[in-house]
Amino acid sequence: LELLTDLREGMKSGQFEAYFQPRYCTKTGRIKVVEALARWHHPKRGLILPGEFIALCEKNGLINQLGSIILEDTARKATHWRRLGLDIKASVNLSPSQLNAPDFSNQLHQILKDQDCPGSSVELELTETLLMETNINVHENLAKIRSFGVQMSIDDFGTGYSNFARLSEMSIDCIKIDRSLISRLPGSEAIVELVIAMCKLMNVRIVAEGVETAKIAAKVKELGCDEVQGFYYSKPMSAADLESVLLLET
Ligand code: G
Ligand code: G
Ligand code: NA
Ligand code: MN
Repeated sequence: LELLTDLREGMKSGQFEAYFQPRYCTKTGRIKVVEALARWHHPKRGLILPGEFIALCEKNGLINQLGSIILEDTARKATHWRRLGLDIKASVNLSPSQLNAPDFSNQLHQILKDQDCPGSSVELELTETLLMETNINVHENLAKIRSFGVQMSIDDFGTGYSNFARLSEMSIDCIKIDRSLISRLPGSEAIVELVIAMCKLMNVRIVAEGVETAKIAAKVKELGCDEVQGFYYSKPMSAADLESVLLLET
């Protein structure tokens, strides 16, 4: 309960920001996309991870507000990188409740405009359950967002109702194979191969997430994943640390 009071206060006083975890292209080894992950700089407790506050936000009607803070911070940082001449996209996690809000796409449009951030610099990570969503607000939002040039990926793919037909109907650009499947390689090879084959047929890019070992890194490359992400390559880091990494790459 105390944490909830702090959460409300922290959102008002700018204690939240995005950290970033790189996604690497398997062909070139270069960073193509960075995933924004919310961080809370608590005045007394220090750095707090999303595991401690995302569910609390969702339960208390605060997730849309937090989502806007992270989107705005990410768009601002993406613009900074673009001005440095760095060619990367920033990917932001969305909660289903954000897409259920009728005015979400307008808010996003305003944020991108205010931050001078082209839609093509941003990707949104949606949950697999959204593939089954029937709410008209969600579909209207997604259509508008797509018209801004923002790409969309499905996060944690393979854990819920994996529906390949809906992937193409909803013009999804990319899927991220859930780390529970990736960490079980080579045991989960059959299902991972099937997911990759279906995605290639539909022209959907494939990210392997949660890559933690050299062995798994080699395996997902061999299987044909387009991008890799995980502790083996890089942990989430501050925008300043990411900038040093990106500038060393160029
Ligand atoms: O960083 P960590 O492993 O603690 O993240 C835990 C979960 O929190 C992940 O599922 C991640 O997608 C989610 N998450 C992180 N940042 C955000 C955010 O800005 N918005 C939403 N909705 N979820 C986030
Ligand atoms: O649900 P989502 O995929 O958004 O979760 C992202 C979270 O996964 C991030 O908070 C990040 O810290 C965590 N993560 C990233 N790479 C790895 C990894 O290789 N192993 C594990 N266990 N977690 C990871
Ligand atoms: Na994610
Ligand atoms: Mn995921």
